[in-house]
Amino acid sequence: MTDLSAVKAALKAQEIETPSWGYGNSGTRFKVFAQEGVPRDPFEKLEDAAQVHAATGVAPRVSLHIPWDRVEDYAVLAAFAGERGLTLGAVNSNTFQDDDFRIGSVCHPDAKVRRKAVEHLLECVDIMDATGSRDLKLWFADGTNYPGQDDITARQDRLAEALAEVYARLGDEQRMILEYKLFEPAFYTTDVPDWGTSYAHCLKLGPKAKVVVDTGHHAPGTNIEFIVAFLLREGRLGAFDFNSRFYADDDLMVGSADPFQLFRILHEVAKNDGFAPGKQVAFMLDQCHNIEGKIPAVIRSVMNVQEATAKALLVDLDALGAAQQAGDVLGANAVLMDAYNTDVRPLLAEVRAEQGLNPDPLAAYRASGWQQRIVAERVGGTQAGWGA
Ligand code: RM4
Ligand code: MN
Repeated sequence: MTDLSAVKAALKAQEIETPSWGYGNSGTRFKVFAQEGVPRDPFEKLEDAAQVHAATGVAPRVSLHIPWDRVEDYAVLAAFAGERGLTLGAVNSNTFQDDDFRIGSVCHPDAKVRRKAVEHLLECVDIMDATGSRDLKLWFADGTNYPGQDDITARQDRLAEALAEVYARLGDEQRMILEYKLFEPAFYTTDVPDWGTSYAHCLKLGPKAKVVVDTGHHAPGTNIEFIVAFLLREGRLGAFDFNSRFYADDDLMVGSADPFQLFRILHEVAKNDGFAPGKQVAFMLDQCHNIEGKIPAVIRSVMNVQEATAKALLVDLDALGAAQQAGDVLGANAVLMDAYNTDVRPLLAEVRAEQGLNPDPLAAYRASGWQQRIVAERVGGTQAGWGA
């Protein structure tokens, strides 16, 4: 039997980090549709993130993206967040939008370009010092498009050298979290294409380097929960970038395409104690809301993670272990499916009510009047976004 009060306590303690870029305009390479009321600067993004936290109670941190969230004084930004009950989370570097990075950043054949990329990463650590952020999140668009274009091994050497320099700059409480992605924008080789490459570099760097699993960055059919279990066992799972995909890196709302996969992933987290604060696994969203309302979409995403978490926490691990030990294939599978098929919405409504929240976060947001306010007030200026 699962201890319901422990499940509730775990749900109340959960923290989901939302991405600053999720509040801005985004789109595909075909079109970016602007929406009314969208933030014009990082401060307004934090105001929106505060609405998500107010409605859900479990979204107290916001990831930044540099240079998209560049401000004059990062301590001021951190204080602004603090006044709204938020803290600043991972600092995401950007080595994919500068013209100099056409054929690579830290893996570029030209040492001058590599220097520029490393300087940017070091600047991100300076920003972390000012914001109090723990994590430097690295995703490299580096790779090649054509066979023979560059030396695969030399690119790994350049990558290792850059990572080592940045790693050496980290403070005692800071971490480097290294994200992998199968392909895109590079279409032939990618320099950090999979968890194994990220893990191998992290092992060489040291204990402050961990792997980021972005759920949208795998080949179709990849067993992501296996990767999660493996990395947790090795103490190298640093963070999740949650989102959903139907085809490639679609960045749709987490839990929308395949809620069962999200449950299986979070079951491995629960089973391997990954929700314990001491494990320092960051649960982040990395999504873009191209056609739907942004703040409600982030709220819905947070709720989807909560629902999958609740189901994962409801798995009767004693019964599961007993069935596994007995070689009871169908029995073990049934224990898992019983938890997955539980409607956890009443449980989460109860948890929210106990926290003094509206049991329905989306209704709470609608009732807050925030959307009407930002549509009326955020007029003029330049909206934040990719502007593709
Ligand atoms: C990348 C990657 C990073 C995110 C950017 C916006 O595809 O997933 O995590 O920072 O997108
Ligand atoms: Mn990501």
